Amino acid sequence: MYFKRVIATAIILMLGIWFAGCTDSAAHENENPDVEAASERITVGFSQLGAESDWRSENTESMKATFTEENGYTLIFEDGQQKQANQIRAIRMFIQQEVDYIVLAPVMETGWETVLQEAKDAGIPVIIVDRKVDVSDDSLFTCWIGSDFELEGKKAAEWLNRYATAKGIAPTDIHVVNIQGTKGSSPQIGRTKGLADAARANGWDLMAEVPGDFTQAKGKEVMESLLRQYADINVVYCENDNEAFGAIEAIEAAGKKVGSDITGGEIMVISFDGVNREAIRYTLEGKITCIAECNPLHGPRVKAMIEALETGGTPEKFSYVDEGIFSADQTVDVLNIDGTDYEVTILTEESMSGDDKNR
Ligand code: GZL
Repeated sequence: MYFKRVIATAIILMLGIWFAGCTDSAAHENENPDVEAASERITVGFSQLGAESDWRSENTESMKATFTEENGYTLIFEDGQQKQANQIRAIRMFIQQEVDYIVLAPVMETGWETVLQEAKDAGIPVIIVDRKVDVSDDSLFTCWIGSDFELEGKKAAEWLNRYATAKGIAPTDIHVVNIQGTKGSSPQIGRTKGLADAARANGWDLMAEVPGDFTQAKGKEVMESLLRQYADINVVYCENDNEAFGAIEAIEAAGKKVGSDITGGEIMVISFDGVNREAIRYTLEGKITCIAECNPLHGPRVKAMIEALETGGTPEKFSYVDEGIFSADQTVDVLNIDGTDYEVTILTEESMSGDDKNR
């Protein structure tokens, strides 16, 4: 009897092993090809800071057009709505999802140490794009790609200096207000410094610096307030085009004229970005006198960094993009800053014939 039980048990055991094998191979035969393909793609978690400006929209579009499934990527996109807490939450979600790379466009420079340490502990490389993070340990991020914002500010300020000199406008007759970007962001810090240093060196009257948060609505609101406070403003330095659009609305609503004829009573508007047709149109019409370019097309640059990392390469820790300066006014054709010449691109109607982005 015992012998029979042993035989029966052995048969049941062999049947069980055979059945498990069948289901396993069936499972493999039925594996969804999409699941398989997805597992071969590189997953990128992108925490974008918001959608506050035309520049940001172009930057988002560049990233989405680059990290496609056709290009071998799965992109998880999170819009932080200009709140750091939302971006931190997104990064923690990416960590839980065990993405291959985290890309962060930080709304401001400070407050990232803890969450970047969590990403480092999880072994997920972090690429910073556009604005910088201020951390004591640079190993908390793999690399950064963006603009030299202080150089952008220096270019805009030097353009004004050369213009005023050429027109015989005394430095003390320059009465400038600064509508700043998001307080504590790299572009606000750099562009504000560029103007403040030039105002001090040239003897300009820098009357006010007020955050405009890079939005058109805030730019208009701040300009309305400044016009109520100061009667002699003749230069408005806007730290992005959307603020400039809002400031121009306010200036014209107050019955004043924007333009480069400062001595004739016009108010000169200087701006940053130049990413689309609207900004170029304003410049051709002389409503914006000068734009220091800020290039948003970082998608391909971030992809090149990831491809280098994938093949064991080491991208530069900090990569700066080359940028120009545009005007429709022909008074200034070249700038010299810290020993380097920067040619001013003089815009014409042909400038509008290109694609939306002026580059
Ligand atoms: C600059 C970018 C700035 C743009 C603004 O690289 O961070 O933020 O100048 C945008 O238009 O809102």
